[in-house]
Amino acid sequence: MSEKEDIFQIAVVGHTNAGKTSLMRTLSRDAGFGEVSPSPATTREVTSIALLADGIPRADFRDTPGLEDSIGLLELVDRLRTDRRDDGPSLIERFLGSLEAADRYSQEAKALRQARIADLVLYVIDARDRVLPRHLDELELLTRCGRPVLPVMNFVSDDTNRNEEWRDALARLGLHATASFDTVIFDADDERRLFESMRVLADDHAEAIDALIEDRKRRRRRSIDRAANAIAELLVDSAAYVVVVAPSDEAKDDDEIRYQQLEAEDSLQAALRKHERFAHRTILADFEFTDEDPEAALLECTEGRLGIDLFSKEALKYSGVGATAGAAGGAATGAVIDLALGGMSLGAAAGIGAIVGGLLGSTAGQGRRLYRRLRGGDELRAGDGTLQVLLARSLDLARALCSRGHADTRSIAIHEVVLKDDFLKTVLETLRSARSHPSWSRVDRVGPDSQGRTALIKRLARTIRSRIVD
Ligand SMILES: Nc1nc2c(ncn2[C@@H]2O[C@H](COP(=O)(O)OP(=O)(O)OP(=O)(O)O)[C@@H](O)[C@H]2O)c(=O)[nH]1
Ligand SMILES: [Mg+2]
Repeated sequence: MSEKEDIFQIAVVGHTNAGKTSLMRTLSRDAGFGEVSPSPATTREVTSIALLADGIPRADFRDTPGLEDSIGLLELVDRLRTDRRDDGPSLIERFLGSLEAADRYSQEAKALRQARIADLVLYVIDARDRVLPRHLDELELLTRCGRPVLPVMNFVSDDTNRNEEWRDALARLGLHATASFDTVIFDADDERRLFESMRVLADDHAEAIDALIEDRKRRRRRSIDRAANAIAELLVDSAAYVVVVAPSDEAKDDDEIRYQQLEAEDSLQAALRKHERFAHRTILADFEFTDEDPEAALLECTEGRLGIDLFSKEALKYSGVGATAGAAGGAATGAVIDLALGGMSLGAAAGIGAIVGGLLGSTAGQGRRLYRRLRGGDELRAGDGTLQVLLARSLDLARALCSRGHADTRSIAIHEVVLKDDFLKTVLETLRSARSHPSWSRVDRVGPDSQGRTALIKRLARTIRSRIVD
């Protein structure tokens, strides 16, 4: 037997629109596989995709056209019986060789032909449907193919699902092994259980299935590790990033100074916005969303704090910055962009009390002028508030992708998480050392690796990882 024939073969069948192609997309982590649409009879031809473990093809999944008229077809198949000893497979073979299989029932024939040769048939169910005669006839046709059938309930995250009704009906038909797997709201445990149920019915391929289970476990761990790392890098780069305002002797009056400062602020904001986009794209790729669809979905994502400008007041509010930064007057400004004062930032100084008033004058403006006089220039950088927004938004994204199936065609749904104070404090404190190492920042440039940067990112990623998965 050739290697191709030896590979574990699975036929994905079911009523039209039950989510067969969606199942293929999510299992293969390929959002571009086939065509998915709310209208029936979308898939017209059989298409296969190999699932790999460690780069080796371990299973061949075949997507099939939806079954549309199982009631009529079952009547036809029954009429093909010529001897009372005719069994299911011989009747199905007779149908597949008939004229009707090339004509009126051509779509059903394509699906049944795959079911006949597969090692296992996955029967995809829209669990929101009631159990109807057409479903029972579909199951009858499939069991007549003589291969093991595993019913897979899709749409199980929908409130209107009829999981129990389905389980009862399937048990009455002798189908006790079933699986629940929502192709849109991804659940790694459900996916593992789906593979485990497949192993029960296709024991000959247990090794391939185990390899796939292990591979998926490793990949998921890797996705989460990488996303935590990407968030940590984004924060360290942003905390270390400094924009220098032109020296004061080039600017003669206050207006000119203000203009230079605004220009520097714009440049800092533009650089950080770009760096955040880069980090978000990295997180998408970390979760194996590599084609253009989710990228477009991300751009369209206008809901919640991920859809608003990084430097808007709303972004601060959404991320809970107002509560901590607003308390200390000038700190609200410092929360977004800090005027760096050696080791101390204006935002942090204002946050801890009267230092700004005592050391630099009573307002932030006076402080800036005094500082400008002392140093002949200012340095701007992201305030703690901005770091908090960057953290909150990238965590939202990573968490959303953790439970996003590759079949999901909608824009990314964000469920905002409130960051606990002690977690935030730990992250911001961990970032302090980046503040005094501008050379660590990769915003706008590629820099050499430094041990300090790498160690800090690793430490921070550990803290962040625990918030991606609870
Ligand atoms: N909310 C939700 N939508 C789903 C789910 N599975 C599929 N869909 C949607 O249901 C519709 C049909 O999905 P398809 O994957 O095209 O279904 P199919 O069984 O391949 O359909 P045909 O090829 O026409 O037989 C699409 O609009 C999907 O986006 C699910 O688990 N949850
Ligand atoms: Mg389809």
